[in-house]
Parts: sequence; structure tokens; C-alpha cells
Amino acid sequence: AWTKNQFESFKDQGEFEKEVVRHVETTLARSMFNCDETAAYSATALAFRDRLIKDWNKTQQRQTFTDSKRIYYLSLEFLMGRALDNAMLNVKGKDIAKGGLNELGFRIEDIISQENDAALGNGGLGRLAACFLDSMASLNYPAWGYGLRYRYGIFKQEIIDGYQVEVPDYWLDFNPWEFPRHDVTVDIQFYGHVRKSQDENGKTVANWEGGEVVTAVAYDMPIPGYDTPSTNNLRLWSSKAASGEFDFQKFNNGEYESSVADQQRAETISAVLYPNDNLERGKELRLKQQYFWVAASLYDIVRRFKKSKRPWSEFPDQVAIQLNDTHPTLAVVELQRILLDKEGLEWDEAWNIVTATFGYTNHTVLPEALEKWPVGLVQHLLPRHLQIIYDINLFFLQSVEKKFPEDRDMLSRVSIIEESQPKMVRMAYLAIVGSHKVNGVAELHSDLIQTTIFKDFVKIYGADKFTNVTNGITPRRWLHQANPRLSELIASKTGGYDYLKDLTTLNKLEQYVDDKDFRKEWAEIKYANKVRLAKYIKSTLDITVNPAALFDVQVKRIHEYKRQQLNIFGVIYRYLQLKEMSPEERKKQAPRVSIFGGKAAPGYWMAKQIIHLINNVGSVVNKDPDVGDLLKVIYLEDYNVSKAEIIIPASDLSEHISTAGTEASGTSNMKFVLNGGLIIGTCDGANIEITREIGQDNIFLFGTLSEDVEDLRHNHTYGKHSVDSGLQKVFEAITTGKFGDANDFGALVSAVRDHGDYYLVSDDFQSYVDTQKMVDEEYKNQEEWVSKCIRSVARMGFFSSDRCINEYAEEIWNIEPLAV
Ligand code: DL6
Repeated sequence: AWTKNQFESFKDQGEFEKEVVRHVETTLARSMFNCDETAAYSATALAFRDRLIKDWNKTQQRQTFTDSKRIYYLSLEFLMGRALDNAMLNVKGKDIAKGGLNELGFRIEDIISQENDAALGNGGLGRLAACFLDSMASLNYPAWGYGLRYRYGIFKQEIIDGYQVEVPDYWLDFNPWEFPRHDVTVDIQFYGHVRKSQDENGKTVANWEGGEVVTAVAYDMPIPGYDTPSTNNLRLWSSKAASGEFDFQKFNNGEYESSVADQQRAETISAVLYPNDNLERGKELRLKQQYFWVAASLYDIVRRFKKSKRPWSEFPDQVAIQLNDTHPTLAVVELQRILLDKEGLEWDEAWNIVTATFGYTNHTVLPEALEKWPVGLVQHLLPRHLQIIYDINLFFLQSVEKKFPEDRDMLSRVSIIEESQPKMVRMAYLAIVGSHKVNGVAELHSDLIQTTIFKDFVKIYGADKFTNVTNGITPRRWLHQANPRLSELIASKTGGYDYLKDLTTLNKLEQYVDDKDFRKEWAEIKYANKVRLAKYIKSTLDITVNPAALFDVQVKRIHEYKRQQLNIFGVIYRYLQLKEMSPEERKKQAPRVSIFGGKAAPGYWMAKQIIHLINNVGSVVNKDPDVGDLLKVIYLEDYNVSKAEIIIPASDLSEHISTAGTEASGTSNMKFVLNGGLIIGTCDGANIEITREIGQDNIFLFGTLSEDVEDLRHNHTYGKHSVDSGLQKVFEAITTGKFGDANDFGALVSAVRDHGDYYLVSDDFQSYVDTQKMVDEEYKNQEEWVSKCIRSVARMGFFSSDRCINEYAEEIWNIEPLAV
């Protein structure tokens, strides 16, 4: 059994130092005399890893001995960020490490910053998966994550002359957190053909033959829970040529290049993360990645289940698999294939097991993000799977026909196969049909999927199959780690750090809202965080910003639906107004720093234009002496998880201003509020629930409601579309070349002015600038502003990913924590 002591990181500082020195000298083969910060980071990480791995082993043994049900979280993205700080805090070893590193001549902050971000994700979906891993371990759920070990994560962004330039992110130089499991491999088949034969009982069996084989190799990353010995596993698969594939014959004949070609082709599968957020492009390699990863994961899961020697009917009692969006949907087909073709079960028996096992989370209603694969491509790559998909569809449509004999269009509307040119497999429909529960990620989003894109499926299956689990974030990383001083202040008032395990106890803060001393301390911490960000801006961009100005932040992927264009148009409007004012009037204005950050998908031209415009506006505004400190426009390069940890605690106001009905949830909105910043936002995604929790006096809401979006779009199309004078002035400034070559931004302007304004920028512009004016006014009353911030934090308990995971566990997975 575990004792408290066993999971504490190190006995004392001396033990930690000894371990670091040992790793420097033996693992890294260096002497302490030439130990630089990189070596000190490596040795510290290895020392903590040694600790984690003991707990990891015990956790796995315990799960095996108790034969408990496990949850498997299948996600093509895990946006983990850095691991060392998180590991130190979760095992409560940071103080020891700080002292020890100090003794050895290092500052812990410098050591932490040596680590590359594990950036195996695009944005919200991948970061949610990372928060969920933290919560599942912290709550002692027996859980495994399964993903791909990309050699290149999301690209690094450089801004050169105002343009985004993409640079590859090779993050694996030295990764102390992973354990290669060269003994855990799975051979994965692609292409080939299906031959039907009869078995000894005369039953027809399908044999998938020929094609090519690629080997999946497991790499494990320990996931430590907070204040618990539970350490779960994230298993990432890497591709390599199947054993024997290296062609020695060719090599011996001197055909070196072609002898390694197969090897390179195999390794390509896990080479790179597709850099699209909320956009699917039907590339064969992407489908290959998906099958490679789900087939390896299912093989692993089934292998583990078979060890228990239970009957197949008990599979769903032992195994819950969550599909993080449709990317892993082939797992549904693969499990059916294993049960039919390998294990000899009958169709219905197998299908009941499959549907009882899977749950599907939808993360978007945007049509361009809903996955569809050409039937021909699936046929070519996975011939047996296509047959099974057709059978699944046939049985499904038969049941629909029986239930709705009158509705003749229903069948074509809900068919998993879209009868288009070319025919397509609709992955979301396959995921719904193959799962027992389907959930959205915030209330509005869950309502929207049930009333729009999946409306027919609600009729077919009933409303019970559909549910909502509003997203959450881990307070360990997003408060305790990112904002240590605020975390300490909160702990001092709420009775210690227990709030990190039960975020609802933040409500104890509410009694301090009117406490002047408390407010002062609170404001000081925010100011210090702003000073830290100001220094970062100075060191990276050589721009001086005033930490006393209002820091207004929008950091997220660049996307038209997220409307960074609305923000920058608002900034231009502010600039034009400042220019028109007399010096006396200017003196009365509240200074502001508008901070942007985020990557655009490399092929998303319009998003890149938005980045370019923001940068060009910055280079005009930031050196205009009329404006001085009153307005600065900053574009932070290469926004990622570790930068978010610096940026978010420093914000006074953050922007979550998507067109209503387009942002499924958003999670940075939660992070910003939890760090004592207010938000300006639309009635979209989780903004709505945040408003309900913190109260509408503590949030700046504006803009169109989702129920009105369709009518407005319709009006735009039929000519009733006008751009008000404020926005016209902004367009005039852009098109007359105030911010560089007007031709560069013609498309951005005419998307709003001439081409239907799909994202309703013109409809929301006036209420946006009016609301920003209110922000300026309210910010002047700092006492009241700080009170609002404290009150909001006190009411954020609902948005912990722990709450979220408990809901999944109860409503979808039917799984219990494992007592430790
Ligand atoms: O649920 C996590 C996150 C939401 O917070 C965002 O609102 C949503 O845009 C994002 N969805 C995707 C969809 N991509 N695909 N496929 O990233 O999910």
C-alpha cells in the first residue's frame, strides 16, 4: 500500500541534489563543473521522472490487480506544454527543487524555461485533452490517453515584416518524459484486398490480405495527479517500417536510396501534426494517421482485456472509450472488425459491445470542420473497413426506415454515406451511430447540435442519447502554476490549497470583496504579472508598454469566426478617434495595450491577412507621438501553452468575441477569469455559462444572439446590408493606405462590406465599440474593477476540469475512481 511519504517527491533537499548530481554525472556523462542550464534541466527532469515512474508502476499494478474498468481517451491532439513545473507541483516537490537548484547555482525559473513545449495540438481541443489527463489522474480514475507521437508538433510561428512564417517544431531533441517501449509494438495493415472464405463451420469469413504493413511503437509519458500517488499513462504511437521491411537485397545491390524508401514512408505517418484548427482537408496521410493510431490503440486495449479472461459480453464493463471529436471514429469500425473477423462473434453481439463501449464528443458545428472521407479513398486504404461501414449503414438505415416509413428524405439525410460526387463517408454520423452517448462541450453548443446538425438523430434515438458536458480547465496549471502569487493569496484566505482539489471552495473569497487590504494585495499581484509581461514584450519586440495601462488580450488561433478582425477594426477606430482629439481631451483617455497572439493555419490566407493587418497597425500606432502610451498594439509571436502561462495572468480584459453560435465552448475564457481578468464577449459558447455563474455585472457582453444569426445572414445576402459610419471610417483608413499597401487588405474589407459579411462583423461593430467605451469608464474606478475581478474568481468553481471529468465518469463512462 502507498503511504503519504512514498509519493512525496524527495526526503529532503539533500536527496534531490544528490539525484541531480548523479544524473549529471552518470546519465548525461558530464561533470558538475560543466553543467549548464540545459544539463541542469535534464538532470532535474530525470530526477523527478524517477519518482513519477515508481508511482506509475504502482498505479498500473493496482489497476490490474483490482481489475477495474478503465477509460481510454482517444485524441489526435494532446497539447501538453511543459511537464517539469507541472510534475514538481503535482508531487509537491517544487520548494525542494528550488532550494536544491539554488544550492547548485541555478534559478528554478531559468531551469523550467529550458524545456520545449510538447505542442502536439492545434488549440482548444488538444489543450482540453491535456486538462482532462490532469483531472483524471488527480481524481484517481484509471485512465489512459492514446495519441500519436508526432516528430514535429504545431509549427513555430515567426513574424517577419508583419507576416506569419512557419518554422518546423522539432521538439524531441531531448525528451526526458517519454519511455520508448520497444517491446510494445503493433503491426498495422493498409491497402490490400478482402477475400471471402468459409470456415470449418461453413460460416463466411472475411480475410483482409496483401497491402503493406507499418509497425507502431509505443512511447509512454507518465501523467501525475495532483496530491495523489495516482500516475496515469499517456501512450503515444510512433511509426516505423515493419520488421524485415528494410530491403537488404536492394542494399547489397547498392540501391541505397530505394532500400530506405519504405522505411521513410512508414516513418512519415507519425512525422507531423496537421496544423488545421476547425478545418478538415481530406488528405490520405491524415486518414492513414487516424487508422494507424486507432488500430494500434485498440489492439493494445483488446490485448489488455483478454488477459482478464472475461467473456466478450463484459468488454463494456471493463472498457470505456471516448472519441475526442470524429478523428478516432475508425475505432468504431476497427472494434467491430476485430470482434467479427478475429474473434468470430456474430454481427449483433459485436455491435452491441461496440456501441456500449464508445462515447463521442463533438467540438464544433462549423461545416468546414466536420470530417468526411471520400468512399474511394477509404476503399483503397481500408477495404475491409469500408465493407463494415456499408453494413453498419445498411442496418442503421433499415431501423430508421422502420421507424419513419413516412419520411422519405430521412434516409438520405442521415445516411453515413453521402450520395455526392464523389461519395463521402460522414464521420460524425458514423460516430453517433457507433456510440451510446454523444455530447457537446457547452450548453449552447449542445443545444445547437441537437437542433441543427444532428436534429434527425435526436428524433431517431431520442434525446437521452445526447447530453452536455461543459468544458473545464485544470486549476493546477492554469492558476497554481501560472499565477503562483495569486494562488498563494487565495490559499491564505480559503484555508490552504484544498481549493485546487475542489474549486467550488473559491466561493470563500467572496467575503473579501470589500476588504480594502485584500483588494490591494490582489491588485499588486495583477500589476506584478503585468510588469512581467511588459518585460517579456520589451525583450522580444523591443516595445515599451506601460504596465498601468489596461491590458486587453486576444490570444487564440486566428480564425474569421473568432473575429480578430473585429478587434483590430475596433483598435483602428480607437486610434482614429485619438487622432481627432485635442491634447486636453487625450489626457482624459484611459491608456490601453491591445495584445494579440495566435497562429493561422498555413493554408488559411484570410487569417494570415488578419495577422498582417494587426502588425501593420502596430507599426503605425506604436510610433505615433500623438498617441504615446494611450494605445499600443502588440503581436506576440508563437503563442503556445508556456506563453499562455505568462500572458493570461497579466490580462485586465480578454476578448472572446466569436460570432454567436460558432465557438463551441472556448476554454481560454475560463482561464482568463480564473486569473482575475474580466472579459468582453459575445453570447456564445461557455461565455453564457460564465455569465450565469459570475453574474452579468461582471462581464462585458455585446452583440447578436445566436438565434438571430440566420436572419441577419439572409438579409445580407438579399441586399439589406449596411456598414455604419464608424466602421466605414475604419475601412477608409485601411483602403487609403494608412496601414500599408491597401491591396493587401482589400479582401478583409470586402468580406465585410461587399461579400455578405458571413461573420456579422458590421452587425456587431457598434455594440462592440460602445462596450469597449464602457470598459474604459469602468477601468477608471479601480476599486470597483478589482472587486469585480475577485467576485468573478470566487464564482468560477464550476469550470474546473475535475467537475467535467466527474460528469463524464458518471453520465457516460460509468466508471469509479480507484481508491488509493
Ligand atoms: O472543446 C474544446 C474546444 C472548444 O473549446 C472550442 O470552442 C472549439 O472550437 C474546439 N473545437 C475544435 C474542433 N476541431 N476539430 N475537429 O478544435 O474545441
